[in-house]
Amino acid sequence: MAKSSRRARVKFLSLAALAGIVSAAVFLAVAELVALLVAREGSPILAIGSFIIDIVPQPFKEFAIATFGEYDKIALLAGLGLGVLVAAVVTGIAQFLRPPLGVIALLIAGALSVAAIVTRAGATPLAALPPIAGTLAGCILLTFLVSRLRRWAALPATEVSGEATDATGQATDQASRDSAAAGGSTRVDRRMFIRVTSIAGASAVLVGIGARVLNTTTSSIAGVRRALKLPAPRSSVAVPEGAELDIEGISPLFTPNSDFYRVDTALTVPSINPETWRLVVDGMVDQRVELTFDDLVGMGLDEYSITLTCVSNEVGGKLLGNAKWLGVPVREVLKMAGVQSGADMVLSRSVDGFTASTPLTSLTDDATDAILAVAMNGEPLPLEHGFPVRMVVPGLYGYVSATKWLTELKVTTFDADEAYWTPRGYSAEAPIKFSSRLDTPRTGTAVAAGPTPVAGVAWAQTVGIERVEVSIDDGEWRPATLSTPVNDDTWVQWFVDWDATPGSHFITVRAVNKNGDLQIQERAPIAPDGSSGWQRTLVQVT
Ligand SMILES: Nc1nc2c(c(=O)[nH]1)N[C@H]1C(S)=C(S)[C@@H](COP(=O)(O)O)O[C@H]1N2
Ligand SMILES: [Mo]
Repeated sequence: MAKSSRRARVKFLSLAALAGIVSAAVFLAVAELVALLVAREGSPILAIGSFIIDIVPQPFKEFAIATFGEYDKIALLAGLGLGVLVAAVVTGIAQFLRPPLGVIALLIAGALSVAAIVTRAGATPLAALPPIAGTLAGCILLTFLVSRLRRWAALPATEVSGEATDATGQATDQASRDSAAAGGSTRVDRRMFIRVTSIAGASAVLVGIGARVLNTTTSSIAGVRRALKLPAPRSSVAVPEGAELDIEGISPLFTPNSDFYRVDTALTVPSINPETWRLVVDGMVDQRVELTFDDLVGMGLDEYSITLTCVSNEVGGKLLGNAKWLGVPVREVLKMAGVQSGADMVLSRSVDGFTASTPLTSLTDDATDAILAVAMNGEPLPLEHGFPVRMVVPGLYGYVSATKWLTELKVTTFDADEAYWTPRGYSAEAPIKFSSRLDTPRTGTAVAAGPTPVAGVAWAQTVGIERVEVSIDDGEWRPATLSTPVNDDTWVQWFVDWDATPGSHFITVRAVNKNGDLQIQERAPIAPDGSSGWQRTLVQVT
């Protein structure tokens, strides 16, 4: 007896888990559908994902970036999906064993979703609707499915009254107990459970995925961007002869937009129509200034070549890139507002709530090309790189300067205001530590003995690279040949010829900037203000 009843118990608990999963799927699908129809920012999964991004401790975030690299968001969503799955299983089983515990769990999940959604920057009150609709649908389905399942299992209804009124209002405690006694009704309950579970499950998957895909792809902003015509720039970057070396495996002088690294806290790329975009300049200014996109580009566009670097770039890492940007100097916009004395920082804000603290002097200094950029490598900013307007400031890490989807410049002080990353373990101010990187040969790729170019890039934005040196197997430092620099804000390429001999070899690279400073040898982690150290790479020659 014990064996068969245990098997039956496992069967019903599994079915209860399934009911929980299907109810959770319906919860999410209904929410996605309503989000698509009334408030696109109302997706519970994305809001909770964004909430997690904002609250996870900094070492964990570093771990995620180190482990998953640019796939960190996919990893987060996968983890979140797994979490939802486990919670759904528990919910179904709880509702089966102790109704209405599962429903209560769903209500809590719904409340958390609403909280996560409405507290996001830029959320409208309407955005609460999708999770509310999803919660209702999930609760109704869970109540219905589990009540059928309990009668199928011929469990006596508990004292809990929620059981008496299921979704269809068909059965009461008494009726269910009676019908459970009659085997015919048990069959009906079973058929009903299986049918509703499969239909609800299948439609949830279809509707949910469909709505999510539509939500991201029909954001018509991609079309608006494609149709956008920017005025011709007044100037373009002069690329001198010899600026780009012809060496296989070296980083191209200008990083194609499709290869450009991406780092941000945005789980979905903000959709901003340039027609409705506004830049507000406020805070410690003589007059608040509000600019439209046309106002901004009407100030005249110039082209700049600036290498962007992420503070999370490890020694030898890939989190940097170089582009030609079209933009307007930030200082011109600040001048229109009139910066008041006493201010020492500009807090730039994105529509998604991200903020960066940039020292005022980096933005007002005539010698620094800090810009409000609208184009990247000859096209309007790609959506994921900040469309329609972002900041680009030479010499400062992205998190303190390169705000994408820019909407506000608040003139303020470091005392009065804090940016997104400051309370999360990173310095309020963070000039780029100049550095050099080996692009080729790479660790793990077989190098054939014989003449082999050793090549890479080096950057010292605002100062410029004076010299790059390479040492093989810790031997003497050999000066590398540099490409002709485009300007001091742009990385240079470098190479040395190497006669590779069979065996394993260490290649070490270091740079000297135009102030005569040697690249920092001492290793530092990326937090709080950027990595340092000389890249030392082991290569195998055969
Ligand atoms: N709105 C917003 N802007 C942002 C960020 C962000 O998380 N949100 N990240 C910053 C960081 S850390 C970097 S390194 C650069 C990266 O710019 P990219 O993604 O265009 O390469 O954007 C900066 N601007
Ligand atoms: Mo960054």
